[in-house]
Amino acid sequence: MQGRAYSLPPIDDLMDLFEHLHDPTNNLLPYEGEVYYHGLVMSSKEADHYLHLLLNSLDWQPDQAKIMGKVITTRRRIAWYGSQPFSYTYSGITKTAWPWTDALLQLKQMVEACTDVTYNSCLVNLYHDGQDGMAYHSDGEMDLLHHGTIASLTLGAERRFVFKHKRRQDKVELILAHGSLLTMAGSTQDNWLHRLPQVAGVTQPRVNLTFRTIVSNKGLA
Ligand SMILES: O=C(O)CCC(=O)C(=O)O
Repeated sequence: MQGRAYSLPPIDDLMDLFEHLHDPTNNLLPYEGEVYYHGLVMSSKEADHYLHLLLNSLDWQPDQAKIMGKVITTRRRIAWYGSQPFSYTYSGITKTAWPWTDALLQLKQMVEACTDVTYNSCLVNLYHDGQDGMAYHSDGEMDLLHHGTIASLTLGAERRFVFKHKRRQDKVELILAHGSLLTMAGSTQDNWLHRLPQVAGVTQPRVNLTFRTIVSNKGLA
C-alpha cells in the first residue's frame, strides 16, 4: 500500500495557529471596562520586519514625567505621531506629534481593519529590555476621545501586562505576544489602571504602539 506523506507545519506556524485561537470578542475584564486580546494579527516574519524598521527609523526620545514639580527622565523611549501636530499632555509634560511615517501608516491601517475603528495618533514606547517597564496609570487624559478605543500593538519581547481596578483589589494579567493586538474600550480608563512590570531575564527589546484618538484642538501647533 502506498503510504501517505504527512508533513507538520514548522513550529513557528503552529504557534501562530494557537495564537489565532484567542477570541477578540471575549472581554477580559470582569466588570466596569472592556479589554479584548485579539492574539496575533500578523505573521512573525512581518512582526520582525516592523520591529526592526521602527527601531531604526522612529524619532525616539526619553519619556519625561513631572512628579511633585520635579521632571524625571525615563530610560524607556517614546515617539508620538499623528495625523496633525497634536499636542498630548500626560504626566505633566506636553508633546507635539510628528507626521506619520510610511511604516506607522501601514500599521495604523492594519489595526483599523482589525478593530473597525479609526485612529488619528499613536504613542510608541520602546522598552530596551526587561529593566524598562511602565508604572500603573490609565489613559484617561482630557486630550483623548472619552471612552474611545485604544488599540495596543506589540512587537518584540513577550511581556506581562497587568490591569488593576482603581478601587478594588481585582487584577487581570496576560502575556502580550510578538505581533499581537489588545484593545481597551468603554469605561476601562475610568475604572482600571494598567502597567507593564519590569522583569528579570528579558534581554530583547519590545516596541508597543498605542493607537489613539485625540479630540481636543487646543494643543494644535
Ligand atoms: O507597553 C505597553 O504594552 C503599554 C503602554 C501603555 O500603557 C501606554 O502607552 O499607555
